[in-house]
Amino acid sequence: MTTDPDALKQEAAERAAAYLTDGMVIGLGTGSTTDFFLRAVGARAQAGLRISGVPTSTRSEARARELGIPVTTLDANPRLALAVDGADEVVLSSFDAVKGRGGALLREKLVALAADVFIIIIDESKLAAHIGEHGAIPVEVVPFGWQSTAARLAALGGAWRLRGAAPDDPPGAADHAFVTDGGNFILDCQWPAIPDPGALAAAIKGVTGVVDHGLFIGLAGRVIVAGAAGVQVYERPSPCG
Ligand code: A5P
Repeated sequence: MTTDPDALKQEAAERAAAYLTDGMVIGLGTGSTTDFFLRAVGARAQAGLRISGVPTSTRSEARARELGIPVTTLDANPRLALAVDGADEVVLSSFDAVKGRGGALLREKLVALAADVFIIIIDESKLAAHIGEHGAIPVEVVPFGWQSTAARLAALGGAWRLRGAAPDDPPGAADHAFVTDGGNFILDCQWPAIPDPGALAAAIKGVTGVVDHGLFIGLAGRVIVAGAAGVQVYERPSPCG
């Protein structure tokens, strides 16, 4: 039993690695928890497991190559046996999650959607009673006209902040903006309350200029949570009961 955050991340990651089987093509997430998963996959690959992965960021791709994991693309493998990724928040009662505080939400969502099973690995600090409890919802927007996109998000009730903007930047300046792997900006949007995450997800997606957002609704099939009391695996109940 441990409460060390890195040890917990590693425990969750190693439990996820137990689902790997020979010949799988898998999605490789992004973030510090997923880094432990990449290490586990790399070790299995070095030990002879035939496996390849679609990375969800340039960062993960570099790390996968460093660890000896064969890298492939979603175009070559439009269907993945599973994808494993961290999350910023997970609500266990709904399996809804927030992702993208590390900036890779678009590729993460594309890979999660392509997977037969999307597995989220977290330590228990990521558990939330409701979506938005631990922070803002990342929204990826195209740089062209980003301020008018931001204004339309504000009309949905979201107070936005351009990721990367320095405190002394003039209003509307994007000189220090964080740029995603897709060449876009991220607006971190805070809603006072999110009673219906699915409805908010659809509304954000409907804003012209928005590429995607960090609300992962209905995507996770399994959530692995490492906590002081051990590792718990939660399976999404099948819709047929
Ligand atoms: C990256 O864009 C994110 O979605 C990460 O998966 C998420 O931020 C979790 O990262 P950590 O495992 O580092 O907390």
